[in-house]
Amino acid sequence: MKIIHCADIHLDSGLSANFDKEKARERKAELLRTFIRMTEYASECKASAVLIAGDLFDRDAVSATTRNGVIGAIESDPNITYYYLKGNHDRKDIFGSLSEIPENLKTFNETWTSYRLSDKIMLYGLEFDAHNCASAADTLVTDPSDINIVMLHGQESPSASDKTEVINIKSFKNRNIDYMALGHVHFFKDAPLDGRGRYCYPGCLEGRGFDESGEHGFVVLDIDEVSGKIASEFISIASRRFINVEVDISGLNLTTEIIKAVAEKIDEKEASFDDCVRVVLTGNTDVEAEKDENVISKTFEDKYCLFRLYDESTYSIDYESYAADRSLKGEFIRAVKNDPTVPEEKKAATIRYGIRALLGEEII
Ligand SMILES: [Mn+2]
Repeated sequence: MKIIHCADIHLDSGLSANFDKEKARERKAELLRTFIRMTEYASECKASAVLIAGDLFDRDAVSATTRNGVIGAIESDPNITYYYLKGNHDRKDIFGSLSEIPENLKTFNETWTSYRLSDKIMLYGLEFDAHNCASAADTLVTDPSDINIVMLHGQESPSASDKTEVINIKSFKNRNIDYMALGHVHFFKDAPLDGRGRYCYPGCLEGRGFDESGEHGFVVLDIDEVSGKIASEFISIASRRFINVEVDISGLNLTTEIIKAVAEKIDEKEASFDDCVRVVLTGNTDVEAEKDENVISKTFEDKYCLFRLYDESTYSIDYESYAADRSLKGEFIRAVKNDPTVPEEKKAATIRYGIRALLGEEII
């Protein structure tokens, strides 16, 4: 039996952090389109079930287009049953308000709910609330002779910035679980649970920012019901990638040289026109380096869906070489060097801006 495991689609996400209004709207449509492409993939590979392990929707307010798009995709193939477990972003029962829920859409609640997928395969799911999380493993009852899949939505370990429930993975050891179909972590992770089973986060279907870089997609499980063996494969489906590139510009003192170095680093990542690229310049250049961030940005802006340039490089200055310089520039450099009110680490940058101002160049 083939089963698809996905999570964290975040449909109707605002996406305003990286995109302007028009691009955010476009990207929003892409998220829905990618979900629908995944359902088409499920039909093509003749999957029997699709597990959606939470955060199908990004927020309680779901547009009619999104809701209808999801329902249409689910109803388009009655041979596939969709099992949808709500996450911390979609606590509201979006489908519950409908007069008719698709027959092939199954849901969960705050107590363990189980579905028999075949003679051998059982699916269990629990939606977390304030009370059921800590005791979740203890309240799960499984049959060791079944192939047991468990769906949950939560983080793997507590973090200061995320108050979402924590799945105590250890507590699920030795409970006859073959596969934990999890959601919430936005990157793919497949790890052993105990001698018998494993747990997996498929990650989100599409990255939404540079903190969600790399490949994104879903997992296809192929379960041999005789041997109980579960083969799994990660399928990359995202229509765009977010790519982070770090370029050390030490020793490069011309804008053209820096552009060449940036282009080479982007090429290494095989970025295409569809991708979003974020470049961070690092290293150390001479205080008088001819480096124009605006020209660098403009060179790449039209080549990618989104281009961001961050200059975190520092400047070095050889004070000796200016010691005998009697020009205004030399005077200025010596004044900054000897000014106790300018912190030592800021002197080189201060001198650079001063020199550029003296040269009448644009200062960003
Ligand atoms: Mn979540």
